[in-house]
Parts: sequence; structure tokens; C-alpha cells
Amino acid sequence: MTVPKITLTIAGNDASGGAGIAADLKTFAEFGTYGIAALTTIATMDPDNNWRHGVTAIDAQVVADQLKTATAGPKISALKTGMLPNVAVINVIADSIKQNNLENIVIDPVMVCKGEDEVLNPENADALRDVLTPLATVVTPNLFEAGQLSGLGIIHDLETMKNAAKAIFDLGAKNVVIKGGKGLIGAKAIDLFYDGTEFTVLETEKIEPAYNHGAGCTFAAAVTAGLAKGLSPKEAVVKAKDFVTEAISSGFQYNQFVGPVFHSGYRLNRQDSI
Ligand code: PXL
Repeated sequence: MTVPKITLTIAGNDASGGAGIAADLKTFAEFGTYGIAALTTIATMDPDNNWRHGVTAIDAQVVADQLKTATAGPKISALKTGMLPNVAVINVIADSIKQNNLENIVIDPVMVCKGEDEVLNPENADALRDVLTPLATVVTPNLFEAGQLSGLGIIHDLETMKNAAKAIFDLGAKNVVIKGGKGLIGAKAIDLFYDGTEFTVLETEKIEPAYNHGAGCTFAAAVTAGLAKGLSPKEAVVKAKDFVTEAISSGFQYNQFVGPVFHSGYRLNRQDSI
């Protein structure tokens, strides 16, 4: 009997399937790990109201109960967090990580959904910074989230990305990867990895049109699965960039409002296995 590597996502559901636990579980499967999920939030998007997002929180006690279920099996090789609705849920997750001595922790500090300009919950941003970031093996903010976590605000260039990565490392994360993605001006999609000593700039050509809903979740899930399989944080991040680039290349228009990545893109486009 072979027990596969177990990977856990603690995140929200997006019923359109691009982001959240759907993205994570599909990505975990592509990496050959056994994905499990604890649901924190139900995100809804209304096609009759310009895809306006709604967020329903799962009760913190129910999140705690799910984590009890999740940790009652084989050792969890790696986990990631995604959309978290409030401070009570964040505290439940931190407690479970500590009590169960969980390792290989990827914190995706989701603060806002693409296209939405409202931060999920202002005190959430503080708890992501103060409670979860110090537990992170790898923290994976996008440009907006890196600006919030570091206190540097809006980030427009690689130099500021580097300063933000240093500031986030100083919060206690062991490794930081800032998902610049297509957010900087220029032809390249740029992500920045920092391990406290060395910066690694990961560059690819921008993909147009970018059907990239769920790209951030997919990237963080790929890092999680890579860590579970024994890759170093840097190796896991390099592989995740490759994986998400193929997922974006295979993205498609879901409706007039959204175009998700296709999480199976790497397997369908590439001859080599992950
Ligand atoms: O991309 C951020 C995100 C994370 N998790 C869920 C989401 C979204 C954005 O839509 O719905 C569940």
C-alpha cells in the first residue's frame, strides 16, 4: 500500500471553478498529491449584477471541526490557506497549525478578488500579517497584498517589490514570493522570490489575452504540492511559475465577466510530467 502525499487547502469556494478550493484541488491532483479541503468561505458572483462578489463566512467552529477531520488521517505533507473571512477563522487556523505541528505552510494572503476594489475585511489584513505570515514557509502575496503586508502601499517597480519582499520576510515568513504577474508595466510577467539572502526574479512573456482568474490560487497550490513532494521552496516556486504559465495559456472565456485559467494546461500542453 502506498500512501500518497496529503495536501490540504483551507480556502473558499468559487462556484465558477477558477479560484479557491476548486483551483487548489485540481492543481493538487495534477501534481499527483491527495488533495483535501477545509472550507472557510463561499464566494458568489452575480451575473445579473455585473458579477458582483458576495462573501459568506463559514462559522469558525465549523472550520475548526473540519481541521480536526483533516488532521485525523495520514500526516499532512503541506497546506495552503486562501480566502479567509474573518479574524476568528484566521486564529482557528493558526491554532491548528501549531497544535498539530504542521509543516510546509503556504500562506496566500488573499485580501481582494480580481476586479473588486474592496478589501475583504480591513482587520483581516492585519491578522494575515501578524498571525499567519510568521507561520509561513512561503507567503505568496500579489502586488496589492505585498503593498499591504509591507506597508509600502502601491508597488510599481521591481525595486519596490524587493523592498516589500524584505519587509515581509522580516515579519517572520521563511520565504516570500511576490506574484507580480502582469501587474508591472512592460512585456514581462515578473514574480520575485526571496529567501532572506538572495532574490530570484522569475520572468516570462506576458500572455494576451490573459484568462487568468484563479492564477494566484493555482500558483500557491502548485507551490504547496511541490513542497509536499520534497522540493525546496525555491524549486517549488520555479515549478509553480511554469505550471501557472501553462494554466494561463490554456485559460478560456467562461462568460462575459470572467476567464479562468485551466488547471490541466501543463499536462495537456507539455510532454514532460510535473
Ligand atoms: O482570487 C482570489 C480568490 C480566492 N478564493 C476564492 C475566490 C477568489 C476570487 O474570486 O472566489 C474563493
